[in-house]
Amino acid sequence: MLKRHPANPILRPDPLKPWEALNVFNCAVVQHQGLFHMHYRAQGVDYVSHIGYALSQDGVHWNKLESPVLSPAHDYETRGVEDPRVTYLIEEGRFVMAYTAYSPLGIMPCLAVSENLITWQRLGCVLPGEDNKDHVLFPRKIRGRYAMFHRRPPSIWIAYSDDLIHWSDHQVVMEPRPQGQGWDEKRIGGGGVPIETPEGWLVIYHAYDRNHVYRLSTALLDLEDPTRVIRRPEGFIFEPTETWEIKGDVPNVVFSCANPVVGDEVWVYYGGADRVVGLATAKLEELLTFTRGRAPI
Ligand code: BMA
Repeated sequence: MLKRHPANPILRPDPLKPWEALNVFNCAVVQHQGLFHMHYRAQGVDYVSHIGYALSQDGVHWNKLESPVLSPAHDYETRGVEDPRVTYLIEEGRFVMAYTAYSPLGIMPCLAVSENLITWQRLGCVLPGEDNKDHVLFPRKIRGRYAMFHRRPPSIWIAYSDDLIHWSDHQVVMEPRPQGQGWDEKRIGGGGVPIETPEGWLVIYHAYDRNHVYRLSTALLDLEDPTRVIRRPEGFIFEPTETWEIKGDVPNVVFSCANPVVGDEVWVYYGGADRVVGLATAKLEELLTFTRGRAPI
């Protein structure tokens, strides 16, 4: 369903930079004022994650900044800042980055805000007292409140907030399906920013199975109550097949944190085997047709 770009992998580690010498992978991508802006997870040989920034005119060829835009700076981040997902809040003219902080204190979902995509102001970790990740902010308020996916293992959850700091009204959105084909039987988590369509929120999510193979698929959620799953096809749309998706730091992983809509296409940026960044695309209409399907939810 998704077509790999011929230039893949489109971002690779740089052995000359200690902070991104080993792996560059899960990334956010937003289109803004005619340019593509990427925030990517980078690991040096110490395995500590930083968030790097790259800029592109075409979304395929990237210019990296020399230094990370976000690096561990607090006790809850000592082992890294990971898996950025950036949402543009159009009404506010600012960007919100959801990232995971990793330390001996746990795995914590954090938020930071920016007006220029380079300097980020931390809002802190927003779900204290629990290991949680895979969070991403919706691009607009729902019923007057900010909405955010997060992941209480093994499922995708949603929570709401008035100020981006205090989150409440937690509800399950989708759970793994042990009785299905097995591809999403273990854990599932959100991908990039949900795409608003007249039929509902189109979401691309990841899952892994008993063999720890990560795959991607889609679902359609109600616009005003995203816990109402309108469609969730049984099958997946993307799985590791290329050498650099099968062999890397963690084998058999395609993991996406970005699915911007570019013209009439959805561009899915994904980490390949936790080592490089790949790009695969599909027409939005094709993804909707697949998602509508006839499969039961
Ligand atoms: C998840 C996250 C991702 C990673 C994936 C596969 O738990 O840590 O960053 O890509 O595992 O290793």
